[in-house]
Amino acid sequence: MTVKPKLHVLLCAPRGFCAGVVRAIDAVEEALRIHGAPVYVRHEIVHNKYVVETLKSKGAIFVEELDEVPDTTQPVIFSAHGVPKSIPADAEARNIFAIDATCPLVTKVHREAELHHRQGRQVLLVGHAGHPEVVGTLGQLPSGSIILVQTLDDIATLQPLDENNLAYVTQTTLSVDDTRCMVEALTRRFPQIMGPHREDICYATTNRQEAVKRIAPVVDALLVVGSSNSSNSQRLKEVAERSGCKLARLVLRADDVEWDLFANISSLGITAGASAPEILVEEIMDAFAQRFELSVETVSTADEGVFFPLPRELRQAV
Ligand code: 0O3
Ligand code: SF4
Repeated sequence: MTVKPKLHVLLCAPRGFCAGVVRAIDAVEEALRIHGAPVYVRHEIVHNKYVVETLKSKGAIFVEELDEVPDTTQPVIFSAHGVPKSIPADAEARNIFAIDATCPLVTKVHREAELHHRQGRQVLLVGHAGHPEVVGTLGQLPSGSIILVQTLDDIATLQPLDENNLAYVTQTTLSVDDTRCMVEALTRRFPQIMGPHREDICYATTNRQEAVKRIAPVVDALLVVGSSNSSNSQRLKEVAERSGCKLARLVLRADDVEWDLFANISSLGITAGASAPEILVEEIMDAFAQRFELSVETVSTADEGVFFPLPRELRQAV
């Protein structure tokens, strides 16, 4: 019998599903339960292929745009990342029964942007071009009203209409450290700029990054369980690398682990993005247990008791 090498696993806590993701997935499941299949979902409800495939098998149909939805009385659900204002308007014009699963913490950013605009401020959005949350936040105001800033260079070269009448909002899933630098640069250049108390990065993003910072310096390698199109999961991998971890990888599930890279490690950190289900963490732990003799320790850096009720349309139906 071959003796397995020992591997000490440090499990980050909190990790995995946040309250906004639980609410969005529950919304699809509840809509299926109440209205039967099919239920249409605009964009991946959260950025995780396993979640999407599981919901497909229960009768959800995923589309990227509303015009892919046929005329139907079945519900159409908007993903957790939020949508531009034009989408619910288009849905209403087509008499579509829309259910908005936008995370309440993303909606909060939408309302902040709207309020600043109404009070006459030009709004800057700190975020990544093309990400659906950024598309949704930009689409809260008339076209061209919000300026997207992605880099320190963007801030240095910005030509606002009135530098004494500016406000900023941010994407919810950014790097806490990068965003702090961006906000510092904004306030240095525009001392009058208004913004949230710190930034709009949510509790889940902050807590998952904190947990990785604690573990990454003391492990040989760190795995982030999550999809490559998941912004918050990508940020966790970056945080691990910047905290001194030489081998950090983002993997969707056990099949994606590059086993050669992990052959000679004796300690491993594991975390999961806000859209990654715990069952995939367990699958990866089981795959490591087949190759190593594991000792597992959970390192907890925060308690999360956050819960968001289902979207209004589903609460009424219940
Ligand atoms: O925004 P991100 O790509 O991280 O989205 P995920 O992976 O679906 O995670 C949920 C976060 C979210 C809906 C936006 O805050
Ligand atoms: Fe909401 Fe934060 Fe989760 Fe995004 S990561 S869905 S903002 S709780």
